[in-house]
Amino acid sequence: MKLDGKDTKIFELMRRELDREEYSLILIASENYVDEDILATQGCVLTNKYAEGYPSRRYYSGCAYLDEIESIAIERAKELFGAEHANVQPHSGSSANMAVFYAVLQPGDTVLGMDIAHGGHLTHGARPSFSGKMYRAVSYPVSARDEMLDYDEIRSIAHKEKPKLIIAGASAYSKVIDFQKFREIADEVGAYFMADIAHIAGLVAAGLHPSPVGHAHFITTTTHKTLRGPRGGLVMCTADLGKKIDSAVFPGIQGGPLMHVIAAKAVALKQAMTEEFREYQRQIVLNAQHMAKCMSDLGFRIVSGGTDNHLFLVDLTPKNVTGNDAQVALEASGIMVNKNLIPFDTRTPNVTSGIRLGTPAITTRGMKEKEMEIICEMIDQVLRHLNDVSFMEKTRVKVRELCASFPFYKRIYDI
Ligand code: DSN
Repeated sequence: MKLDGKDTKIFELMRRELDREEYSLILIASENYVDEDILATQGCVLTNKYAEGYPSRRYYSGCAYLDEIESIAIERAKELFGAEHANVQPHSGSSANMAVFYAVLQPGDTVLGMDIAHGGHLTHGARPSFSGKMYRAVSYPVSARDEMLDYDEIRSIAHKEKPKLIIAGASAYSKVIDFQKFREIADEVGAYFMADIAHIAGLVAAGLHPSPVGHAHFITTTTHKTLRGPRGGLVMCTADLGKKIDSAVFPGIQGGPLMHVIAAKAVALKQAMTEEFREYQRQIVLNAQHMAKCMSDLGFRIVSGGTDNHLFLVDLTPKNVTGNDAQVALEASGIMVNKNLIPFDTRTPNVTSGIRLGTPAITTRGMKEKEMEIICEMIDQVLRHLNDVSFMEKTRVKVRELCASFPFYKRIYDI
């Protein structure tokens, strides 16, 4: 594929980013590498076209092909997840969540979501977001005992606060989420139940995490994390709520859909129906579990005691290192992680006591358990040499070599 153009400044920066992605170890749990079909779909003429409305109900002429593309994307989303209704237009996971709020809540209504400091997402009621500003947001923590969801505690908070919407789902939670229990709690208090599966969508599609279908009124997700599609959002719901969610997405909170992204979502959803994708998801989990074990063997504390999915949180307290210092030193060494609060953290979100590690991107490159051991060893060593610039540079060279043995974009770009 071609990566040059007249705007030399921007294309040079794109080339550098391509080099960074190819020759770094991406352990950011929400990131992944899309293939050439998804790149090509996103970079095509579909970006030119306005298509406000829905298939066969557009406000513009010339939408015949777009109608077919969007209909295929909708049908594939329904088939992959077993959902009754799907809307593929949300520009992001946040937009998908906002659409659900807009569909069934009034400003000031109570919502109950996971505490962002314990692994929840910004749009599940955190104060700086629309979800915490326009609604009365209350949150549930993880248990201090085992850092896992405590459904009795969630039930008792729900009974006390009487939310109109209960949200399950997380950005930094490594254990299985019991969607059936959430629905039971929602029914007891007369609330809608929304499952945000952005992080685990690929695992759900592959049958490696229980599905919220049949339990949740609304299911939202991004399409670019474990699902490995283009950057975007998707919302599914039961048939009776279809009209409400469609009019919340458009014209409620969005205008024209991004048809090039919707086409790429359709391509990704088809890929996710293959045995190859299911095998990929299985390896993501094996890699995450092996990595968590290696980190634990190296003396790090793993939050919640381990992982059932694609990510885990590492408590750096036993090593006397902050999440921020770790992130900076690891980035200088070519290893990309993000600092992350751990439950009951005593440090601020800018400093943190932990880092979050995820395996979707390195698994896409073909790395397996043996490479997880090498990576954990490198992380441990870098954190032992926090202020040693030459050690980080030496690690950077080793990281480049490891990445060169598992090429990804090299087969399509000249790098
Ligand atoms: N910001 C994403 C993450 O990194 O988990 C969630 O939207």
